Amino acid sequence: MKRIFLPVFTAAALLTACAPTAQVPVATTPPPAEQPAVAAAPNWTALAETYLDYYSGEYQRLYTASAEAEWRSNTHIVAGDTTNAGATARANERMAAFTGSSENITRLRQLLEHKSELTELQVKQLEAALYNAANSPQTIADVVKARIKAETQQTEKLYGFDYKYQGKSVTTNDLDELLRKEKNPVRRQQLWEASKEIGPTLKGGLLNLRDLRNQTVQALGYPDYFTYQASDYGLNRQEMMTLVRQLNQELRPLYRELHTYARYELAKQYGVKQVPDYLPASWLPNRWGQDWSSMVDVKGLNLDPVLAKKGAEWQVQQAERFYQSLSFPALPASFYEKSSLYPLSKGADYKKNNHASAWHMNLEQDVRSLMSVEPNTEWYETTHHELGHIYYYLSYTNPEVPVLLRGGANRAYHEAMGSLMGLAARQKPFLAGLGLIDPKVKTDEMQSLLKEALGSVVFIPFASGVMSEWENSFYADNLPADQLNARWWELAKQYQGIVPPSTRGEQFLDPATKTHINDDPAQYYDYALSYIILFQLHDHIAKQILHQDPHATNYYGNKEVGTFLADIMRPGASKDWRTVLKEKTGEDLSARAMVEYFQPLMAYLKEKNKGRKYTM
Ligand code: X8Z
Ligand code: ZN
Repeated sequence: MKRIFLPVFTAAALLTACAPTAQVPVATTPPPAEQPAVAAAPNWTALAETYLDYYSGEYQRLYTASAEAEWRSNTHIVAGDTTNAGATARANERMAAFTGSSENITRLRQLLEHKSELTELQVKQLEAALYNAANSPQTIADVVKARIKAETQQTEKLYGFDYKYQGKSVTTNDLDELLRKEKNPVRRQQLWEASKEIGPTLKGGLLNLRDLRNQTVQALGYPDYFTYQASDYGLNRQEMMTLVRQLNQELRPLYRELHTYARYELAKQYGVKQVPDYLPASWLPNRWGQDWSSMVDVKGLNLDPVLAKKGAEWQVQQAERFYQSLSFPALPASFYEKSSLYPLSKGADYKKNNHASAWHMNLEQDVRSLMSVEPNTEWYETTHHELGHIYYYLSYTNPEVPVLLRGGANRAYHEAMGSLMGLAARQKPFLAGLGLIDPKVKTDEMQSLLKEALGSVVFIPFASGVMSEWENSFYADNLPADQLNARWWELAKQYQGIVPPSTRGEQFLDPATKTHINDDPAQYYDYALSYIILFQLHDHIAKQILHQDPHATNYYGNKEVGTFLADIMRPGASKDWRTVLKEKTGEDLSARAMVEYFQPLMAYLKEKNKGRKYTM
């Protein structure tokens, strides 16, 4: 779950006495020019300022209360105990009652009618507030309240689930580790099926949420929830789908090679003579086939044994040191005091959200991360990813950025920063500089690039294809309840070339096993776009700042790189995302850098795949 300036909130707060109700004229129109003016025209800039001061103060107060309640709900899940869920629902209802109040909506619309007389920053804030309102319109308060309740319940079910493998309770960390390591295909299938057991328990809740989410945003004129989420980028749903389909197409030739390579290599590994046309999902080292990088072990670059010795805490501190070396500040002491960074102890009588997230608790300095860090390569990267969110929060928390614009240039930028640092922290010169690997060790560069492609390139058809298409069908096309799983597997075959290892009828709900489908809905394309952006940023950093080969960089200690990244982060959402990219890289959004980065692999894979059957 992402937790970034994400106003999925509610609330029933009454407008307090400080509300500047009387100061915003409700229907004052300036007199026509030919008539003598009877009163001075209202100063819309001043009125907007007063209103925004008031709105932002209330918003921040309610947001903080909601974040605190959500934090408790996500870090302390006790089966059958609804205390936290109740408190969270109440805090979110108070938030919704404010952000979606008819009074606020009227004011926001009225002020926005005078756009030309307002500053650009004011318009952006008012639009952000109206966007928030659409998620909680109090004209349909009952629907919003029901949605909040359903969301809280779904989160509890999702993170309270007791996964079992061979009769024993296991964590998702355990399942992931086993899926990376297990060689026996029969046990692999059991593991994979165990990881999907949660699906059916989430089906009723998800269908209910679909209707409630759609109804909520329809009240303010959005046709569906998917369109609502895409509008955050200034795109409608067709435009968003066209964009992500095009990006997928650009990476498809390389994916096709990787898919062919993986089918043959894995068949060999599992002792299967007849190479299947499509990859059985249980063959892949990830529950959804979104990251196959652990298929390849690059001699001399395997970090797992080094990290195991260093420990989980070291990983978090090391990620912080990396950011600091670029001139980002030390994390506030409260980050370490208040975050929940490591797995719960075995005997704990409660559970916590098992998916990594970063939280901006009060839109000021209280930043936290919720993770279950273990000392391994996956968590090494995830830690860099989450600290990217944290440093983004800290960077745009400055007097120039109003509370309402403390978000990413768009959501994809927020995802890109930490993933970029994760990529940089895996490159050989960086690792050698840090003493994590022997600088003299010979490594196979093609294998290293292959490993990276099995992480990044493989991710694109999942994120831009399967996830985005499924949620588009689900929310915007009202996918029938008896076709949910069939559609998922149809997309997995089309985009990823993956099939289930056994029949997956509608009694299962495999998409719901992905946490984002439940609690971060209709925005998974953020991640696909973030990869595209991060390769553009990396390409620029390597070539223009470091003058190094993009495949072999060392960002460590480079203040110019730090300035480049901080300049993107500091304005938050107060700057247009397209302008940011153009100004910083000279390019529009484009898969060029990502395609170019992996280009050397094409010839290698084509050679490897010679004589092999292509099925995509
Ligand atoms: O959910 C995440 C982050 C938290 S924002 C760990 N990611 C996506 C996922 O796990 O599916 C990072 C990349 C993809
Ligand atoms: Zn993230």
